[in-house]
Amino acid sequence: MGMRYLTAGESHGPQLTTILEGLPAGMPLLAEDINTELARRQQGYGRGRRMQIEKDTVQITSGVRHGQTLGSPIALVVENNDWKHWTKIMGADPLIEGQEDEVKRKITRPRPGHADLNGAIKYGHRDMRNVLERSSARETTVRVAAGAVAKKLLSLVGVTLVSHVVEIGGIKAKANANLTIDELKERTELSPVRCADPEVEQEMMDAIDTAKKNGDSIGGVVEVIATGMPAGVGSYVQYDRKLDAKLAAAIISINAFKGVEFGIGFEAARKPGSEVHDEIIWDQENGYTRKSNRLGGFEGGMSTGMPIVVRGVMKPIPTLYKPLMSVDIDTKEPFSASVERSDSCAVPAAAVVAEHVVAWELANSLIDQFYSDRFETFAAEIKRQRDYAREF
Ligand code: EPS
Repeated sequence: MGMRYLTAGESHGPQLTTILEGLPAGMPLLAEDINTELARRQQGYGRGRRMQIEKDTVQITSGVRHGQTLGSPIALVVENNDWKHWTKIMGADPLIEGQEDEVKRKITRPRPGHADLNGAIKYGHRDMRNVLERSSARETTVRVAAGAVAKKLLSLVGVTLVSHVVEIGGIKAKANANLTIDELKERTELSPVRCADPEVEQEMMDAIDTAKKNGDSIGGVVEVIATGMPAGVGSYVQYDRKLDAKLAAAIISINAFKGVEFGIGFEAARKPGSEVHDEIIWDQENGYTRKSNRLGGFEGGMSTGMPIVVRGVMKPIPTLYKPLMSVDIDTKEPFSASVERSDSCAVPAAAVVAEHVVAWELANSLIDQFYSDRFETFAAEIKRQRDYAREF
């Protein structure tokens, strides 16, 4: 049946919650495994003041005992420190008559590009705070928490992930095909913009500064690489079993993501087949591999065993300190869109989010294909698949 998870929580509500189901029992898991990833998501040049208020840490409230998963649902909670400033505005209790005025921060001027207007129309909210609180990218905190559990599972079966920023505001990092995964990881973790190319790092930060100064925002492109996936995970037999399609949906589901590509991606449209497909080779040690990896680790909706390379495009954040024009839904008059505290660029953080949503899909695909209620036998089954594929 695979794994599933749900998230709950508003940006300025008391907490964010996620419940994960379908993980085998007996997998080692520590709060620290999750906290390390939450801290990575909070970093990145271009963030606003909110990140100074929060210090995201997880409480594991179900499904783990003495450092091991139990096979039961895993519940993870991250408290919002900012909640203490919002208890009246965001509280669950009904308003006391006469105190309605205390409901400050009502929003009636939707931001172009945000969920505000469509969400308000859909759910009938005259106060668009009811939309933005949930559509806020604050929710990615618990998506990272869920992904961190998946990443732990993957690390225990030999799958490694790295994410990095390849473009911000039109400034592109040079390709770093000659870096090993470990070198890429090391450089990225040291970079304030999570970019492995030190030559463009400063330019990216300058672009963020300029956007901020101008009351504007900028987007970019992030890349996730996953090595060690066995070949033949996913399937070609049905549209909804294609693993690359699941990854694409996961990437697009991240707030503000508008595009996705694998390997050479859109370049494939401009090249002949001989320069797109990857020639197949075999040797005793590695089994079947490819001479190149232009298809980014997928053929026919299945993993090839080559590194999975997936990129996502993040549009600039729609909250602009120099807002675009909009309409006040109370008066129908033209007005500047509402201004909320926000980040001028969240692309570095989004790289970490992308890494974790990819981790979830990859872990889920392995669970789907090699499921056992016990982690030990699940891991042994994956090893057996690798040995089988090598000799096939
Ligand atoms: C966000 C707006 C900002 C960001 C937030 C995403 O929050 P606030 O309105 O509290 O300043 O900081 O990101 C996070 C809180 C986070 O944890 O990433 C938005 O509107 O999407």
